[in-house]
Amino acid sequence: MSSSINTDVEDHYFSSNPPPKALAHHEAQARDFISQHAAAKRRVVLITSGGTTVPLERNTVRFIDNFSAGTRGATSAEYFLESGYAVIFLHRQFSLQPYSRHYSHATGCFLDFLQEDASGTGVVAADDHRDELLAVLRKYRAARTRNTLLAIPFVTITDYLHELRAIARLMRPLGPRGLLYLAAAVSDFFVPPDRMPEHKIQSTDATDFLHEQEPEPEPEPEQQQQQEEEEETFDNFDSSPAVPRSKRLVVDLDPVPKFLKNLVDGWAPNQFIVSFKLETDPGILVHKARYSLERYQHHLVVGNLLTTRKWEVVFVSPRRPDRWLRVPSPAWEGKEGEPLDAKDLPDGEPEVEIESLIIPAIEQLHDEHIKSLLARM
Ligand code: 9Z3
Repeated sequence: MSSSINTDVEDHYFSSNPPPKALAHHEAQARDFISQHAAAKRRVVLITSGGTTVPLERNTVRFIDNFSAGTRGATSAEYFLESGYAVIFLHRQFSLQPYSRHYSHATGCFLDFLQEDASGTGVVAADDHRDELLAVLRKYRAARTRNTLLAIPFVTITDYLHELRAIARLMRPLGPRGLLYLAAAVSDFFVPPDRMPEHKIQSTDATDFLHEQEPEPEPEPEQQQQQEEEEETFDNFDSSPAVPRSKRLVVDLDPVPKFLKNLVDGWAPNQFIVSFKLETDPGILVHKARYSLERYQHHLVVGNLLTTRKWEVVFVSPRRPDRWLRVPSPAWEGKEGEPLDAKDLPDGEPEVEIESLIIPAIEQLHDEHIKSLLARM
């Protein structure tokens, strides 16, 4: 059931959907970063994080978004750095970032973490945040000094795919030491360029006169009544028959081609590839994760449910039984092996970040991957 690379679809998609303006600059940054760490024989992970957008207009006022704050990606980046990896953080612009995530989107305002110094002429960390801030600051500074964190932003699904392909290809010289950790929430549907209007979609006919040669003659009263009746009954199979189709915004989306097989076989062969599967229905999560693994033949699918994603995930990998990772809590003792029920979750955030369990477990699988590939080389 495994799928095969379709290079025609790839060529068509990437030639008809223009790359982001900064692609060449990002490629240059990634090339330097990768060669520095390849020379040091350091492992490099490409983390994708946050949601991709689907613009409805070229000059984009409206867009469709995919759910993700970027918590998974930003938190994972910190644990990968702690484990000695160099991290390329391909993230949705303005989503959560490693280290600053502790303060940027915290409740209240980042100014709450500051206070005036004793002399009243300077600013220092607030007393009750000083220790934590110092610990985070040290880790952040270490990543800056050692140049182990490269952040690259994307906005749209097209930006994302161009950046992903370019960086994955640049990672090839790393061989099995490269890891792709695909946690971004990626749109499955998009508006292809030939159907995307240049300007903002209008909701009234106030500007129609600009496009009309001659104004439409006023209809006869009888004709008008008939037109109105037609509009009212038109398309009335749904729950709002009073709104004629001409006044609705009907969005017609094409499927985004699936490029995971191209990534696995063409862009990043030999690298260790981890994808995430997000579902809302607990009954289908493991099945969908295994389906994805068999279809794309990569190394690991991490399954998670929207409601419980900070509490548990499931590892689905070839030739191994499914493995649930769950943050410790007395609330689910004796319920191993089955998905948590969202209504059983304790209030608030988990005390342990689940990424602190996910990353060491992935590192172990990555070790095995490196050993088995290097033995064959
Ligand atoms: C995930 O499943 C991520 O864990 C979350 C993280 C998006 C749930 P947050 O950033 O959320 O912590 O708020 N990412 C993958 C989502 C996705 O689009 N997966 C595709 C799919 O499920 C496959 S690549 O079909």
